[in-house]
Amino acid sequence: MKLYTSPGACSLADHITLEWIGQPYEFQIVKGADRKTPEFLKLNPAGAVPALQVGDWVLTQNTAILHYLMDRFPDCGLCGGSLEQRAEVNRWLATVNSDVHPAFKPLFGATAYLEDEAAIQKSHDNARKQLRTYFERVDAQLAGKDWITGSRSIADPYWFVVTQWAKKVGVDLSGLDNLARFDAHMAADAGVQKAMKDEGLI
Ligand SMILES: N[C@@H](CCC(=O)N[C@@H](CS)C(=O)NCC(=O)O)C(=O)O
Repeated sequence: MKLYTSPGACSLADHITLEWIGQPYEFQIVKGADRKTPEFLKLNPAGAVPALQVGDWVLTQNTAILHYLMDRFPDCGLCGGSLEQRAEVNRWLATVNSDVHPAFKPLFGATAYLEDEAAIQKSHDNARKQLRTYFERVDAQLAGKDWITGSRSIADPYWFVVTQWAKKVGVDLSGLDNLARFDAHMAADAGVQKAMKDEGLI
């Protein structure tokens, strides 16, 4: 298995998950314009990370990759036991992939085409406000828990990654003490540290 990842991008979630699984894998860093080369576009026509190569087969889309890893290694301890626990993992994974991740887009330049500094700033302020509501929700979910769904799952690394983004782009996370606790224990985790080191982040 080979993971294509960009430093600190959403693909860091897959990188951490691979570390937690503990099976052999390789990774390749692809940054910025490298994601648009003909070679990489053959792997992922969307020109985006993550991509996971397994022999001749390449899987894209973060949640598909995370589910593939979870299903391929059922003893990895990231699956959740019951049908309901698995559904909870899906709920929090869907929220982070479908709602939270796209909500960062204005802050990552998606509204630059407006070419109007005031309008662009407004889109940034609005994104920060919207993002705060998502982080408030996960903070409430984390009350009394170390992991988002109560036990370690594929949802945790993805939420960790977007929390790093939130800190970087100035989303107000003040008072979200459960989230701060989650962020601190994830940051101290050996698998998280290994993946972050490999991506040159620490
Ligand atoms: N829907 C895709 C989104 C992937 C995505 O947005 N990846 C970003 C990094 S976090 C990327 O590579 N962006 C480069 C680009 O789209 O040009 C998924 O869930 O895998």
